[in-house]
Amino acid sequence: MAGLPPGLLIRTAKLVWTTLWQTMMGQMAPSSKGGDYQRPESEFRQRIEPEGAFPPAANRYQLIVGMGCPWAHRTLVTRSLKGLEGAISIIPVVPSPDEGCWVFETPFRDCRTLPELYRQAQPGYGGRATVPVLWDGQSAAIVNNESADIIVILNEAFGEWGTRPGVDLYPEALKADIDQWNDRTYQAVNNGVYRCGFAQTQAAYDRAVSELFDALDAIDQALGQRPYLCGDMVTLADVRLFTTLFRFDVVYYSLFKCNRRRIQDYAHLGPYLRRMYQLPGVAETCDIDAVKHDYYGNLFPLNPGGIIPSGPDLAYLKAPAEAVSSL
Ligand SMILES: N[C@@H](CCC(=O)N[C@@H](CS)C(=O)NCC(=O)O)C(=O)O
Repeated sequence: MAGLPPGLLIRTAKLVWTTLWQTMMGQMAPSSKGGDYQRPESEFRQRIEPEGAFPPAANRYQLIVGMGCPWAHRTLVTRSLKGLEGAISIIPVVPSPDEGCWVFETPFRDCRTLPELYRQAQPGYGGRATVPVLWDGQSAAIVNNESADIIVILNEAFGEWGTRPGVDLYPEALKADIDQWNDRTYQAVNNGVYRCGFAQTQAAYDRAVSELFDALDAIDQALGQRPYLCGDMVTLADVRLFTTLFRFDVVYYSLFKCNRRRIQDYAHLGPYLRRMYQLPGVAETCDIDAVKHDYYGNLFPLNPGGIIPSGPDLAYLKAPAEAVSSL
């Protein structure tokens, strides 16, 4: 049987695949006209406050998290650094590659998937069903689904139940400095790696990758002067940077094309990543296999074959770090 002429076959396959790719990318990663990734805003933004609808309490609130997700990881690191494991439990979800959503490991409140729980909590909800979720087990409500808020809540609202009551990750005196770092790292680094990976045009990718590595160079320089972003103490600015850096050499470098340089090759970012990783309780929040599986196994348009790479070797994270003050 005569095959199709190779040129026609290639052109047809390209047309079909590109059309499908653009459709899937459009659903997975909404973008501007110029192809720049635009992350949707989180919709549940309530706080935990003494006189509010959600008062502080132990064993009332839970965190719904997926171990691969950097935004959920922020909440796990904060929970560990504060020693809140006994007061706030975890409800794990895993990604379903075929359904494109998070599913519960065991059904939760009769829900198999996270979108079902979002709709149960708010009938008619049409937004993304993202992790992390700060869940109120008492009123069966989503308190908050924005990691930037949740880590502030965890730092402030559960003081009396933390086993490390001295740890304040957002102290009054450093708030302005922390906020400034957060603004810089969110756009260029935390979301910047996604802007590289989800870019739908060369120009959008070029913009994102330059901003990303300019920011990493600046952060590397700053970390030459002090052990943590705001000085001698770990703050929420470090927590937010850490969860992106932890995934960088493993998935963003290759899958998201952030490959000008690896974190472990920077003079100060590499040791900083190791220092953060070795803080009490932090390594336990890091699941490298989940990270690899979640990204390579589930972002179909970026890795259609679903093959999970074997490297890189992250042994350096466990190597003895230089002694600096920790918490
Ligand atoms: N701004 C949110 C973003 C959270 C987010 O995008 N989570 C991703 C996982 S890494 C998610 O759950 N995506 C599911 C979806 O978009 O349907 C936060 O920081 O909490």
